[in-house]
Amino acid sequence: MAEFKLDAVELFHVQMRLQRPFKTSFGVEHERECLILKLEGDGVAGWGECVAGEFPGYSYETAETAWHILQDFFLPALARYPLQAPEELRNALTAYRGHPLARAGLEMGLWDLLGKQNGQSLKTLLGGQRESVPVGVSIGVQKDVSAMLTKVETYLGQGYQRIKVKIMPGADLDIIAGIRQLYKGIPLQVDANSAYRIEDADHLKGLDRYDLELIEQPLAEDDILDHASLQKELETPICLDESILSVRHTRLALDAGACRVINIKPGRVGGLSEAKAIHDYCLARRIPVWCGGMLETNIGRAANLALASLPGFSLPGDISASERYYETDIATPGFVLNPDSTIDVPDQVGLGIEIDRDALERFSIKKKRIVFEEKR
Ligand code: OSB
Ligand code: MG
Repeated sequence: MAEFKLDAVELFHVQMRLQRPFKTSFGVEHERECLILKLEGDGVAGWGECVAGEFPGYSYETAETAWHILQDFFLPALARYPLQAPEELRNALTAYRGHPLARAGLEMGLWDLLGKQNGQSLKTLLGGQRESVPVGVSIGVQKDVSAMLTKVETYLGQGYQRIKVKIMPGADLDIIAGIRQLYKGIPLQVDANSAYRIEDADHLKGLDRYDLELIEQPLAEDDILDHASLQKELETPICLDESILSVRHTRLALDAGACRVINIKPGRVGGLSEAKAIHDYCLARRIPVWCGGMLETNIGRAANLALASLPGFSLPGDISASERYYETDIATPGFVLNPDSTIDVPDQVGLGIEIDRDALERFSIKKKRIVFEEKR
């Protein structure tokens, strides 16, 4: 494979108004921030999305820290490294610790660039197989049971067949009881984003009677052992999100009995290569995985769809239709929900989307072009 030649990278810090606020146990977002990367090489542009947001709630990274890390460390290191494939980005960055969201945004741009240079879709490059993937919807914390029931009704009406509900202390058992009373059979799961402690085990056991697909990240991200204790007491499978940053974390968590399902997000694990590796590892161990979401623009959503087309993604992803997130997106075409609660996987070259340059300019609150000098 030939060496990637990057001539320049453009960073955009964008801020986009969500169609409706998204509340989790760690905070509420009205506007979503992220970084968009444009990687220019050999007259082609590859695009990546770094899902770090405005505040360090889900991750310690923010759009500002990712900007700093990319501009001052990752991009200069990349400029010096004779990169042959996106998977090698990790080798270019071995000197640096952490900041997976920044890594992943950069790696996504490399995948898009590779696909465009080779005339292949990301799905093909990753080894994806499906033409469409099953999806569900992730509903934020609502102010009471009836507000939640209204949301659930709306999304079921739109055709989403799997519902995920954000929970936190004070907004959990009664909400789930209310949903189950009306919708006995729907696939239902909950996400606590680390809102509980092991002392809440008895309380969380109250969820077992509602036949949930899984409970996502009930405890702190570094509490693998407590998750293992909790899983022993719960019948409902625990699924880890924030705790899993690598294949190694996946192995440790599974060996410890801390979970039975893994949520895979390319951002959290430092990119699509590691995401695929976690998928491969779990497939070999027959552990179900699914693709999580970070309220992505159509850029990141295209990448998630390609990833979720791999054969081991056996549960519906948190990949909703584009219209749910933003009134105007920065890339087209928008993704729509099929009647069978699936979304089609893009099959054009690279990510398979077109950037709307006007929208990108309009939503950018900061931008910078970094020109790469001749290598070595
Ligand atoms: O924990 O899965 C999560 C969004 C932002 C940060 C964390 C999470 C989420 C979601 C949204 O659940 C899923 C989506 O993009 O629709
Ligand atoms: Mg989650």
